[in-house]
Amino acid sequence: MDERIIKSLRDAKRVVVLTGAGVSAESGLPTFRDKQTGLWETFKAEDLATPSAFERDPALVWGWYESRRAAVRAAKPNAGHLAIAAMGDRVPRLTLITQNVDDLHERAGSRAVLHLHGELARPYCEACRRPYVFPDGIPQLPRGGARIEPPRCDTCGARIRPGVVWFGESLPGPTWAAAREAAKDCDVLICAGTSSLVYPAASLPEIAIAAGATTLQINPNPTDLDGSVSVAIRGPSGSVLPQLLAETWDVVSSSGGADYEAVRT
Ligand code: BV8
Ligand code: ZN
Repeated sequence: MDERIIKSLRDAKRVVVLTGAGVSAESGLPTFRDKQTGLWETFKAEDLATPSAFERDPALVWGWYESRRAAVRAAKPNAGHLAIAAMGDRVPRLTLITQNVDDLHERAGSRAVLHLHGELARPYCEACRRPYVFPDGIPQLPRGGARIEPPRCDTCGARIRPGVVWFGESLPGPTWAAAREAAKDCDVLICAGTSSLVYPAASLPEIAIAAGATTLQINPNPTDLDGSVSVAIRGPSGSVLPQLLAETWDVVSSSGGADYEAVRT
């Protein structure tokens, strides 16, 4: 692992970790770039994750989110999630910012996670915005998924909508402000599992770089960020993050060896 990253992490007072769908990939959850399957195989994720898609066909979109919620319930946090949680116990101040709508970071032990794009677990009424509480148990869905009429609000009868931020919708103000502040103030920013294509989330590494932070990208594939970060490690976060933890703080890495190599120093 690049000595500069190890040293900056050891000396860091404030660390930001920004994650994308790639950190949940090793828990078996498809990323946004992955092809959709079943009922939704002819759709691109970014076309389903919009207010107009929900308006046009609420049952198709609600069924998609329910199938994703069931997949998240059946998934487990992977070694990458666990390593980030362990890092949080070793850094004076670690701010975890995620674009993901699953709860795998929380289930791995991370706290005060900033969900820029909302959470599957927090649907609400599209009229009066009252939170909706899911009935107990995991939705039993046929293989390939199903169209499901969204539930209705007990208070005003309007449709319940997924608790996520759709394309064209603003990010939650306080969450976005806290994320931007953390990126501006940090000593180290680690960006893991994101294609860095979705804004304004993708501007966070740029803010950290402009503020002089040491920046590390972890992704098995190249992204536009490769050219601007301090170090880009081409590898899966489920191996690289435990290795980073092991080499920085002598914490036994639970994932054994890591198949990664530094591509840029
Ligand atoms: C907004 C919730 C203001 C829903 C999501 C400039 C400024 C502002 C806005 C824009 C702008 N340019 C364009 C826009 C509009 C738009 C946008 O960015 N469009 C993109 C397509 C160009 N942005 C918005 O609309 C945002 N709102 O700006 O508000 C505003 C208001 C009104 C009018 C105008 C502006 C809202 C964006 C939020 C959208 N909601 N999610 C849901 O989940 O269903 S975004 C969605 O994409 C997910 O959250 C996902 O996380 C995110 C980003 O994708 P990634 O996480 O990066 O995942 P991806 O699949 O792309 O990549 C995975 C990566 O993992 C890959 O690189 C892969 O190589 C890697 N990987 C794979 N395996 C592993 C791995 N990495 C590590 N380890 C592995 N094992
Ligand atoms: Zn209501």
